[in-house]
Amino acid sequence: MTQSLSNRQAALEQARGLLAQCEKIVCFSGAGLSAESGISTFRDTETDALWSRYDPTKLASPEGFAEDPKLVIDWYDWRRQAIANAEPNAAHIALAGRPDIIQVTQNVDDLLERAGCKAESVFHLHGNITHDRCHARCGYQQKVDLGSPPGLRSCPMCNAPLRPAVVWFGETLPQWAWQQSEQHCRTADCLLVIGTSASVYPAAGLIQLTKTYGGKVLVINTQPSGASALADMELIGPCGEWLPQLLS
Ligand code: BJW
Repeated sequence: MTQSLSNRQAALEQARGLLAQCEKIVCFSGAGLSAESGISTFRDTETDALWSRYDPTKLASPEGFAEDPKLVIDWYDWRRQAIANAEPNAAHIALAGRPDIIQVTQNVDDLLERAGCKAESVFHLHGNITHDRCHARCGYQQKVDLGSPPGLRSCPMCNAPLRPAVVWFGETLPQWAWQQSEQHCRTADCLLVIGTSASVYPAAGLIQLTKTYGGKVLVINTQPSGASALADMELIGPCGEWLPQLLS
């Protein structure tokens, strides 16, 4: 779906006007933000998304990990290597150029930070693939080399299996990241919703939260999504094209 050049320019001006009226801008992003870096999305009808090729109940749930831990770890290590070989794209760089914007992301990669966003202004709602943690939650956590991931191994503290420090289906979100994100979305004048299907909860509920507290919602996605119905404005197309123009 594309917009004609004049429609595109008019939409850009309108979106810039909307942002100009806003003091506090928060960005809520999903897998589409990293798509132009070559990282697969999860449920994209336009590409070979992960959940159309792999079963999330086997690969992204505690039950799947209990059934076949090696399969899960090998799959995450394959994704880690893809992230190690990826570079931040124009959308990450445009966001990093605006340190006033708080980053609430569902992404587990570190491309926002590698683009230059300060770690303390990036809230990873679904955890970080850059770290392993103890599955039994004894508290042990370790950074891993994404390019040379360690494979299935045990926790040196309690001998339970180690696993990526990401949030699987049925698991609760990291408390600090969730509380901070709720607070920022409640007080945002504008929520930029970038590259997410807005289909996974409780994260997707943040869009409604901003609306409920009177903030505007500006969506950028290559296609209509679960956020469309809440959007004050929607820019259809790749975020790597829209964001540099919008935020410069
Ligand atoms: C572009 C683009 C370009 C492409 N430019 N755009 C309420 C109702 C119903 C269900 C639930 C509910 N509350 C909870 C649930 C259950 C469940 C859930 O939401 N299920 C739904 C799928 C129905 N939620 C959970 O289980 C969550 N936990 C929880 O609720 O805990 C409480 C609890 C605990 C115990 C008992 C009961 C309750 C946890 C959710 C964890 C999600 N984990 C994953 C995997 C992370 C690790 C990993 O990476 O492997 O997180 S799943 C996957 O989906 C990943 C993502 O962060 C998440 C969201 O996906 P995202 O980012 O939106 O990506 P896509 O692919 O869906 O969309 C990409 C978009 O980009 C598309 O729209 C494209 O068009 C667009 N795009 N290129 C701009 N260049």
